[in-house]
Amino acid sequence: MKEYQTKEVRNVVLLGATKSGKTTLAEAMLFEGKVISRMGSIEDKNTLSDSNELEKINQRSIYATPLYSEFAGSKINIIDAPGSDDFIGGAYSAFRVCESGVLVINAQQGVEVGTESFVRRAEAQKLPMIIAVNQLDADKADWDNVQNSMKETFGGKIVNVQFPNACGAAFEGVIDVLTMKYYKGGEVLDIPAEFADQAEEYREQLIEKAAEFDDALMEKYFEEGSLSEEETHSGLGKGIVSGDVYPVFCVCGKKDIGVKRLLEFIKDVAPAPAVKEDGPTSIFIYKNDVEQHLGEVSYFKVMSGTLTTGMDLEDPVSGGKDRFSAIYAVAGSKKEPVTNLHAGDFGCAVKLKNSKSSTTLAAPGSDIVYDRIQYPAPKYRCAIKAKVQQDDQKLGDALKKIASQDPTVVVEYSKELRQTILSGNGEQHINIVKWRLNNEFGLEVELFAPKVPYRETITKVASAQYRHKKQSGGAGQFGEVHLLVCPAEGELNTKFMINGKETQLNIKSQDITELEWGGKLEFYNCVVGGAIDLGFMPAILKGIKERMVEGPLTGSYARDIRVFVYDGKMHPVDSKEIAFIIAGRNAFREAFRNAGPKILEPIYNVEVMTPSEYQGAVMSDLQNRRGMLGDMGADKGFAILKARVPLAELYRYSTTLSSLTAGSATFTMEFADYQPVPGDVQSKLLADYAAQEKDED
Ligand SMILES: Nc1nc2c(ncn2[C@@H]2O[C@H](COP(=O)(O)OP(=O)(O)OP(=O)(O)O)[C@@H](O)[C@H]2O)c(=O)[nH]1
Ligand SMILES: [Mg+2]
Repeated sequence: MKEYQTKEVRNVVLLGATKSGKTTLAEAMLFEGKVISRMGSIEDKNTLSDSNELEKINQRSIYATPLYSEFAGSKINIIDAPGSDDFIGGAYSAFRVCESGVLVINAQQGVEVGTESFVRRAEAQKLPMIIAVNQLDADKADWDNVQNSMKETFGGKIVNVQFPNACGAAFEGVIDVLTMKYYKGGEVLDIPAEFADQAEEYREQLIEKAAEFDDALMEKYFEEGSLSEEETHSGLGKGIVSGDVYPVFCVCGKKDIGVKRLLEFIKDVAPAPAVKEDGPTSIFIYKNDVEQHLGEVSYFKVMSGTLTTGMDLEDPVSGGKDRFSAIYAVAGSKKEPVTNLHAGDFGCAVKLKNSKSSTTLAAPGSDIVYDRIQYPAPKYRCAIKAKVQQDDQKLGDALKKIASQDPTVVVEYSKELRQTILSGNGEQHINIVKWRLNNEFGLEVELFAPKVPYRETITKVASAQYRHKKQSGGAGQFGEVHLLVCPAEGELNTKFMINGKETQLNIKSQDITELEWGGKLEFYNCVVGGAIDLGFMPAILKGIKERMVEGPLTGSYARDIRVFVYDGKMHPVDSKEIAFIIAGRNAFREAFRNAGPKILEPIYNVEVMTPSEYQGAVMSDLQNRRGMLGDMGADKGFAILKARVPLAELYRYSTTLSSLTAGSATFTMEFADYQPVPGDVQSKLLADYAAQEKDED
């Protein structure tokens, strides 16, 4: 393989809705670059990109696969990202290392929710994009419909570089108004007369657009009414890099039509890596995998300098060292050994010690550390356990391994819920984890609905007193605590009715705790006349905190409570710490139960984007989940629904949403706050807890 310099490298990610044909297009790009000698297909399960066992079984991409194509002296690195929201992590890794994206649009569908959601994500990352309208050979391909939906979604950013000779079975070539040629089969022809008018019209629009981004070009365009191909490239390139232009290309990945010309445009106009070619070597690992016969493989981008075989690099964070005894250029499962990789280029190495994704490795002594990749928050959570308890440890280790390869799999043991919580991007994503646990680790597991992290609080003022007295044999125990509780909200009020008498409390000392599970506990010592020694206050507070950990209603954490200890009694000999812990705990429990206690539940902000035809179904489903509908909007032909929904009602939401909308909607969810549960839910939770307590007796 030729050694590629930085300026000869292009890094692009293929993005787009599921089944738009990204993997098939990638296969054609590799075929055009002679990386493969014949094209595989999804149906035959022999594409270079979807070569993982799971991808073959599911006939779809699950992992983002790095590939490359060699084209006219350039190396075009391509990351084929999965279209499904369940496997969105791969696209985020690619955003970090690619300078531009190819947005694949299925000509049979036009812009889909999946397309639009990728555009939003890519725009948020300021990723320049080229559009490839694909599957123009399909019976239902409809160029006009694609044009309309693109205009609706992207507005003036769209500029057609090409149009197809026809749609459906008759599609055999593309008319390119940048080169003013007709690309048909392997031939480059003059534009046939029948397309001349259409070509002129598109060309006019293209040149006008290209002139927009450069004053000198604009001037020339006004004076001469046209621009050269080179000038158009340069103007267009500026618009693409600034994210103001999405040039549109026409392809059919399956029949390899228009693909060569797309590669040529990427080479000529897509941005080259903006990296330092000289200076110390550094690389950034964006993906980590375990592969058959190879073991652990780390995929990286050279961020500066040149990586050469035999080089030693160091993780500036941990100080760990690695020798790169072999480095490879990667096209899926095909790995070609190379000697040098220059800044900007992609490669991989096997069995590194510092192998995890998001790791920086740099020349020893360097202090460069690249930011970790940020992934979107998971939106599907479930509890997981091994079918047989002896496997618990093994399950923990296996999950850790899977999570290190797929950073969108999040595993945590919740002390509060006493469950291992597995989170991911959707049910399919979680099922893949389950499949791997079964097939790769030999583990049988159970997935089930996780418990909800409820909280408890109070709504009223109440007071209580408790005397702890124990006289058995030797030394006795004695402590008596009188306290008052009220919600920790609003201004601090110290005047209360206590035993039918208006009483002004005087605060002697206080202790405000921000609770680790959210909310706070305010503790005020207002004891007068030395009824309780100051030295016993920490014991009383300790007793109260113990009860806050296991709330008096259902054993959930309690929060947002003010406690005033205003009186009590001591015994000169028998009063000791333990007595006040117990008295404090029980007085608090009693007061809490009389203070209008409430169970709180976590509420999430949910935002759904769906084609408007499903809006009604999505809304009524959200309402059935006790969702409070908020703002409703429309964006580029899709409905956007916002709702506040209790977490308790969100288990498997992604699955339901998908079946309600034929898989065409996407959503995000994010923790908002805690709110009281409705009365009927509270009664049920209290009854459940009582039953459970009985079981445990
Ligand atoms: N007619 C036609 N079918 C195509 C074309 N490209 C892909 N397909 C078919 O569309 C289906 C999906 O193709 P893929 O290449 O897997 O699509 P993808 O975008 O990679 O899908 P995900 O990996 O799930 O996101 C397969 O059945 C392909 O054979 C095309 O150009 N024309
Ligand atoms: Mg794919």
